[in-house]
This record gives sequence, structure tokens and C-alpha cells, in this order.
Amino acid sequence: MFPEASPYWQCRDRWLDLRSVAVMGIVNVTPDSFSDGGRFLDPERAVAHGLQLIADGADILDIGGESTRPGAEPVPADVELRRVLPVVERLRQTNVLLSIDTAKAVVARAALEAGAHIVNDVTALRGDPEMAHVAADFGAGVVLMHMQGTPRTMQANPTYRDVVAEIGGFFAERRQAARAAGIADECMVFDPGIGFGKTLEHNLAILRRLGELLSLGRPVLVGPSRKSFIGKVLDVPVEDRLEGTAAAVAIAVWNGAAIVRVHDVRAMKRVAQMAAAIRGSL
Ligand code: HH2
Repeated sequence: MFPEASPYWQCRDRWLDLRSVAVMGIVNVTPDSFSDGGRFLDPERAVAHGLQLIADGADILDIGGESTRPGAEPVPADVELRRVLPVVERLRQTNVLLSIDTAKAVVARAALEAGAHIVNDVTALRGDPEMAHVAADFGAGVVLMHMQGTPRTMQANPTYRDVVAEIGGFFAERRQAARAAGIADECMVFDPGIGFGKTLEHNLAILRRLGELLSLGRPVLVGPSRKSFIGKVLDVPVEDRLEGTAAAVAIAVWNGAAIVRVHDVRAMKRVAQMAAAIRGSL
């Protein structure tokens, strides 16, 4: 089988036990996210959605105020802050781990000050020179995600010699950069970035060969939820990708994923737990 990744993730004063599998529920406080844009732009609705995801079994909530879908326009920091901060402040009153999905250091800092535990940065600390220092200052958990290009351009013509090997090399390089900024290995998890500068074949290869990405000894997070590679295989629109997401989640967990980032927490928690049980790590 694949090498064992360390089963704990340090996120400030909390340690997430990843001996089984954890579910990260998505809270998009945006008008334009690819699958639920506009549904939770109102903070009250976003909070209610977050509470529902906790009731459904989420271990982590990932709160985002800027869409990263292909072609998305960047959002100014003040707009992003206005969207996410009230949601972080309110959900902080629960016991769930909170992640801030942002590439901006000012947004990450404000969310951490409001009590968030994790920085989920789709640029893997490359987008904002201050980001690594903010994460290090707080001892926050950090998701280091692979992306080829930027959301505006990434789906134009993604090219790799060997997509999984190149992602593995990228992880090793980003780990060095994070260490140099003072981020502990225990705070890091890696994410191959399904759909971020990848063709259908690349996304399928990542899921098929995910185990190869465990060799750094840190947990791997995967976010296949409702993404277009599922639409391409099954020829279904975004609102009809539950089963395709379930297949991707099951295979990701079977191949060693420690955390799955999903919209449909109730269903995917069951899928992930069942796959983890078969894997032998319930
Ligand atoms: N995918 C999306 C956003 N953030 N973060 C990580 N670590 N991994 C992912 O795969 C990932 C992510 C895109 O999904 P979603 O948040 O639903 O859409 P949008 O970016 O349009 O808001």
C-alpha cells in the first residue's frame, strides 16, 4: 500500500485527528461560485448554511468570499472581508474548525484574529508575499494547493509531462518555502488542486494515483465536489453531480486522502466514512 501520512494536523491550539477521514464543508459567501454562487451571499444565510453543514457532520468549515472558478475576476480585499468576517465571527461560536479560503494576507489575518484556525490558500502562499508570515504568526493550519496558472487563465491549455510527479515536486518546493517562513510541518496539508489548470485526463490521473502524493508524510486534502471533470464524464450539469462526486470521494479516500472538501456534507461524510472503513482506517 501507500506510505502512511502523519495522522494529525495542527491548527493553532487544535489538533485534528486524521487517522480516519475528515470532511471540510464549503461555505461560499459569493455571488458567482460555480455551483452555488449567490445562494449564501447574505451573511445570515451563510451562517445558517454553515450550521446545517455542522449538523450534517462537517469537521471543518471552509469559508470563502472570492470565487476561484475558471475565468473568475479577482475581488477587492474590502469586499471579500465584508463577506467573510461576519460569517467567521458567528460560526466561531461553534466548536467546529474554521478555514478561511483566501489568497489575501489581510483577509487571512482578519479571519484568524476573529478565531479561524486554518488558511486555505489556492496559491500555496505564492499569491501574497505576506501570507506565509501571517500563517506562521498564528500557528495556523495551512492548505498548500497546486494550481497551474491563475484562475483567469488556468484552463486555457494545461500541460504536464507527468501531472502527478510534477505536483509532488511542487509540494516539496512549497514545503521548503513554508518552512523558511516559519510554518511547522505539522501545520501543513497538501492538495493537488482538482480542476486548477488541469484537463479531464489530468484530474482522473490525480485521483487514480493520489497515493503517490503521500510520500511527503503529510495529509492530503482533495476537492472534487461537483467539478466540471464530473460533468465531462457523465454529461450532467453542475446541479446533478452528487453521484460523480461520491465516486471521486470514495476513490480519493481509498487512495489515502485524509480530508475531502465538499458541498454535500451529509452524503459525502457517509461515502468517505464507508471508504475509510474499507481502507481499514475507520
Ligand atoms: N476548490 C475550489 C475552491 N477552493 N480549495 C482547495 N484547497 N481545494 C480545492 O479543490 C478548491 C479550493 C473551487 O470550488 P468552490 O469553492 O465550490 O467554487 P468557487 O471557487 O467558484 O467559489
